[in-house]
Amino acid sequence: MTDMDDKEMELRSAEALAPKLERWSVSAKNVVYFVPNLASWQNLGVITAYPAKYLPDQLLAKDTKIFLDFGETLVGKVRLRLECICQPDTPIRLKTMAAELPYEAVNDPETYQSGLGRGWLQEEMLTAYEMPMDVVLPRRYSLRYLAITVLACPRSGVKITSAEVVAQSAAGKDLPPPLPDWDREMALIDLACFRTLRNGMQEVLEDGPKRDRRLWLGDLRLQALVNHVTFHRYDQVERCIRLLCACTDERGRIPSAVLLKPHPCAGGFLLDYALIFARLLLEHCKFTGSLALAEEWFDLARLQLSFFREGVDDQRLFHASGCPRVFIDHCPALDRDTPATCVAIWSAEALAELAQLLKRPAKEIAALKTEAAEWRQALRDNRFDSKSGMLQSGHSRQLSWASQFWGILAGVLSPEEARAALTKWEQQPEMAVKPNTPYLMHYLLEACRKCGMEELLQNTIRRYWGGMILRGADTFWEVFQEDDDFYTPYCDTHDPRNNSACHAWSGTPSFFIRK
Ligand code: RAM
Repeated sequence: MTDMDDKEMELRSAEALAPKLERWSVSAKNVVYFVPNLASWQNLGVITAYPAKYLPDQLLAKDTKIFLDFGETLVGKVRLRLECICQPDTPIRLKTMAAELPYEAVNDPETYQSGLGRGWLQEEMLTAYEMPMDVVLPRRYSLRYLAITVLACPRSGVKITSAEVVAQSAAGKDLPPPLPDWDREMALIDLACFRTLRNGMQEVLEDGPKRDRRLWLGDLRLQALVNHVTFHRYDQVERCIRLLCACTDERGRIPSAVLLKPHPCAGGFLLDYALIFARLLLEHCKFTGSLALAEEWFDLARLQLSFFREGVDDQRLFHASGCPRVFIDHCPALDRDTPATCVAIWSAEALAELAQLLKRPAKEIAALKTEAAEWRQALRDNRFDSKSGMLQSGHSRQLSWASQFWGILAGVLSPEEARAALTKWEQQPEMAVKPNTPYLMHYLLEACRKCGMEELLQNTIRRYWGGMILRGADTFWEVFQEDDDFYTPYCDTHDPRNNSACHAWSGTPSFFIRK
């Protein structure tokens, strides 16, 4: 059988696991105003104008703009019923903007300035003539708010007599019941994690249902953790694993992302994501109690280490420059040498554990452990700064929190050193390059759990994820900096409209509070 045949077969297995999407209808709850308010997230407060059930009584004139609030962030199609009091002599034209957050709803798309294409903005223009008419906006959106501007209508105006989102998810509508033992703050955080996962569970587990709407390997591992304590849709995790494996390149590199349509294809390569595949596989096997996928994909998972080895020098130190891209965090200034090495160690340890479960030869298991130990030792000998008790990265000896979090997970820092480093993080976060995304903050939570700092873990969830809730989130955001409402990794113009407000990698606290 050729490699091509194998890939086709794999795609077919993935296809057989394609989910049946459940759909349900949610009517608009309120018509709202957004008002300038420096105390609110992105300076916009939300005020209810009137309940949406009174919408059919309103005749909207040309140039009217209204904002609908659906009460929660949803993913789906938008259906509007338009009516006039008499047969219109002129077409009705509406401009709409579906928005996850108020800032997207309020601002004119003409002013959009970002490194990411304007096509991601959820704006539409629609024209309707025969009244009454049910219109379904053309795309699938991720939204809580819908801005509607009447650009043209008969002199007597137009009514919106019904507005609903036909929401959809492979996980279904219902969110798991709240945890009895937690207070309201934790319950809200837990619920937002569920909603984030539910909304992203579409034909594949998407990173963000607004943007990029695709399967990303690094996000998938985190979704799989939360899935394990919520929806238990292991079939969907398996489908995504199969899609990734079917899209490897000619060298066997697992892609960082898969684009599903029109035909599944690879969306780039990130070394750390490829290394994380081993962990994903190990955890999936443990969660499902079946080694079947590991039997199939162990060799491929192990192969990813060889792409890391290409960047390792005679002293067993890794250099990210000249190698495939390493992600770790959205942070251009971050030196990635040490964190990437730690991901490789953590991956090799997972492979050793998998090899043991699969009853592979002892020599093979020992080789993986030895290699991990050698990389660990090289970091200890060359990058451990005994003065600060922390790991440095690269020739510039950069101190970053990414190096510490990953160094803890890889066991490069001892449990005592780990606790001392995390205490410094609590007390002097400015002393090292800080995380920019909930993705890296997730690995802080894992590091806390690994070295037994449960109090810091809980406080971090309350402060950071609870901070998003305080600022109005009901799903967790792709990027969040507590002191910068307009931070975006995608441009220098501080236009955050294409940050995703429902993002896979941000919804992991449930995994920690439910385990
Ligand atoms: C962004 C997305 C995605 C992530 C990649 C690396 O495009 O936020 O979730 O995995 O970066």
